[in-house]
Amino acid sequence: MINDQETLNLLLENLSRFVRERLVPNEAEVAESDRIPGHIVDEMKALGLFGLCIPQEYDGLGLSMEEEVLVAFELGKTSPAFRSLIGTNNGIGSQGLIIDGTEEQKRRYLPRMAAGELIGSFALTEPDSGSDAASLRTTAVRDGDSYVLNGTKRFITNAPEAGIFTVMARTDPTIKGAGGISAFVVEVGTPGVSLGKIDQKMGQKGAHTCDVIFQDCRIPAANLIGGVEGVGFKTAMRVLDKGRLHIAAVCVGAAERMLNDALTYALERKQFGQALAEFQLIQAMLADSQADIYAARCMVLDAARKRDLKQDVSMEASCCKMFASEMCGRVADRAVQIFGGAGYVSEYGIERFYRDVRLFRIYEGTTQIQQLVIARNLIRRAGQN
Ligand code: COS
Repeated sequence: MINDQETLNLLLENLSRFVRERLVPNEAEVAESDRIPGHIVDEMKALGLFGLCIPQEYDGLGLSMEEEVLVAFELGKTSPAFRSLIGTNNGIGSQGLIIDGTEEQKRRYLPRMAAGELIGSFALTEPDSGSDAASLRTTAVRDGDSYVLNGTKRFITNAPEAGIFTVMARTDPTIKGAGGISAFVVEVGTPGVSLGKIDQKMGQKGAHTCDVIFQDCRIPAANLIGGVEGVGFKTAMRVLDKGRLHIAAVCVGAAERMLNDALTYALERKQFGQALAEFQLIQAMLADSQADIYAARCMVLDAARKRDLKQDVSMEASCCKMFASEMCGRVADRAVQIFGGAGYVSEYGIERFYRDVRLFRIYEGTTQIQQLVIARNLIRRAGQN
């Protein structure tokens, strides 16, 4: 659903120019320094990128899902680290509040997140609970007007930058699975919250993850998202449904960028007296990549439109995340192959993308978890017929 075509066109135009002229030229420096320069962050704020998906009544741009994926296609065309910085405020770091938060919770946090003054982060994964998210062990024990949190969260995106965390913790230890889990907002600076050292990742330098440790961390009971215990796992799953669609769109953008780079190289580089692009075996790789990208783009747009129509797109989001992230990996592999020796050397940039996009098949649910979600939905739907 496009709310306002003219405004959207303007946003996409500005964004496309920003990506081309400001982000792409800074990719190598960000990878080397493992840091996004402050002036780029300021420009992102000025463009409203931190509040793309935060409703207008809380000072965001209030994009629909279809508009959001169109924006993500553009943002995907540069190093994923840039998208990652604004990603949590628009996605997993704010959506728990947007979907299930109370009015007071929304008013307290969302406007500052939309402005980029406050970074939100999503704390679900733990050292012993990754794909099996419902087995998480962090506890939140009610004590008068407070909850006291204990536990460790792992690989938390933007934790070093975060001002607030959406934390999934077990409020009912007698329920081992999903039903015992509640979601909370925890502000950084609360006594008992500390961070581990920044993880040294394979790629996506400039985007940071680390452990978040809660040790007798006392938070107001009012920070229970939505004010209801026992529904935190469902909140997390709803947040991930949307996040998976967004990541799928980013994968489409990244694949388009890599194909474009590979095509440009194949047109310039000559071997055996002609451009690489003239060789049919190279053409096959270009063609397979283009068909892959086209398929993923159509899927993502279709699922986004269905979500805008308030349909349950849990299965479709998983289809998109699985297909688009695997597709992106295939395109990255072919791009390196087309670049040949240059594809393995850092100055050409394509090996960096190859490493960066590897994460798409893992975070916000591995390909195997998406398969599980898709199959379970199929089986459930068959049972309903
Ligand atoms: N929306 C709303 N509710 C949902 C839901 C969704 N998309 N998916 C599941 N639920 C509900 C179920 O309906 C069920 O509720 P009831 O008990 O009332 O029926 C409850 O949540 C538990 O669901 P389920 O039984 O399917 O839970 P499982 O423990 O089997 O786990 C998977 C489900 C594996 C799909 C889930 O743990 C998962 O997505 N894991 C990956 C986590 C992940 O993506 N981590 C990435 C890091 S966070 S960036």
